[in-house]
Amino acid sequence: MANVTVVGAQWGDEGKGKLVDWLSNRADVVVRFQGGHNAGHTLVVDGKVYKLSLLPSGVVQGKLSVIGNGVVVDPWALFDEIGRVEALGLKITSDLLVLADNACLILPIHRELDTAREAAAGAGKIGTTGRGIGPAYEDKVGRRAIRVADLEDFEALDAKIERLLAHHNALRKGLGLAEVDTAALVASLKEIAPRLLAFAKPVWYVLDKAKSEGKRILFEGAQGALLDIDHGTYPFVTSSNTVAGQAAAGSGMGPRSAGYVLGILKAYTTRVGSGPFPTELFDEIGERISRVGHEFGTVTGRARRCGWLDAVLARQSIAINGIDGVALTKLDVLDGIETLKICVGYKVGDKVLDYLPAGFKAQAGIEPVYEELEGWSESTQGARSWKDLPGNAVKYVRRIEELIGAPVALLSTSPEREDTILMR
Ligand code: 2SA
Ligand code: MG
Repeated sequence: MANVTVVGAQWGDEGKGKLVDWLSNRADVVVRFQGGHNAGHTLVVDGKVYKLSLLPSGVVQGKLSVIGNGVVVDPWALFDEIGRVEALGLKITSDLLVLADNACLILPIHRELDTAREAAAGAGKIGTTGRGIGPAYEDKVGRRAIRVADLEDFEALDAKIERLLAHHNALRKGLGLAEVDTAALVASLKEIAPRLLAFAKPVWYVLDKAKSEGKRILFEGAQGALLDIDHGTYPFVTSSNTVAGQAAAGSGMGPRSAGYVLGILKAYTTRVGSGPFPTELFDEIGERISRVGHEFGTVTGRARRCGWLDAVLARQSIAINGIDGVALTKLDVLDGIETLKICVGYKVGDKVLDYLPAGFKAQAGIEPVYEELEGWSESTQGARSWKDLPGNAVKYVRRIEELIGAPVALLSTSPEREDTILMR
């Protein structure tokens, strides 16, 4: 089995972009299977910085890049991004990029609803990326979304839009938003249709063919397991399934196609937006991690909340994703911290739990139980072999493996592709 599925094992921003780039060297096809342009994958290749949101990372290496049916697609954002990467010298042709003809679209009305709701929610807001992701998935599940293939049939499109807008106008009224200008929306969709349709194909068919030709497929997850609509810290989650199981459903392949599941785990924890975060730090160590780790959103620039590594959550993530091995990232950010802590249990009332309780109240009341480890003063940045690491860094990694019940297969020691240590 040469396929690999890469997923975030925490709340996103674990450094998936770099690992996906590293692995896409060895793959023939790269597939996105969930989320949309709320993702932000940074790839540093030959000194050039590519910031991808919707495009699969395979475009940088010229590998067949597939946007699967599980993704929600904002056509305007897609072409903006294509324009940005083409300005860096890439050429995005329909031989390189394939878009699922049954993927649902994100329209301007989704973005407007997303931001209006967040503004109205005040302190209770989710902290979304404001890209319209949630509202677009709502329409998908509500069976009123516009899909890529709908743009082939302008005659039927008008009625579909009308049905969709009947729903949206009612919602907008409640939020004080003006009625949608139907004619303008239809006109802009018809205008962009030919460009979008140029990339549209039945993705399951393309992937089935790739499979029969023995091609190696890399599934590129976005966000992380704790943002999963089912398994995450609901309602402070994104609106898609982010776990590895979605690789199959979100692209139209069978469950065995996921192959080796690589979970990306940051050596500490971060999250953006609201919601529970048991190991969050509010002291100078948290500030230091934020500063040294450059913990700001790739796309939105939002500051990330920072905290200690949470082995309880990591272990849970290993289970719900079926993670075979972990790529541990950003270990160097911990260089020079005297004493490190890892969360090994949750005190909730008079009980100590080894998993995250589903109830929001219980989640909010968690008191982390910590184990302390001695830090290291040497720099681990850019280390390219196991023996370059200080003894205490090795101990930290080994202890993580024991606590989470999965091997650390790769260690990433800088954003550069070459600074990756193969552990096994
Ligand atoms: P949404 O917009 O509906 O998906 O937001 C819902 C929650 O999911 C979180 N979320 C993310 N958290 C971290 N990184 C994300 N992606 C980008 C990145 C975005 C960025 O990788 O850098 O530039 O910040 C991402 N996408 C969604 C979000 O914070 C909400 O908690
Ligand atoms: Mg990110």
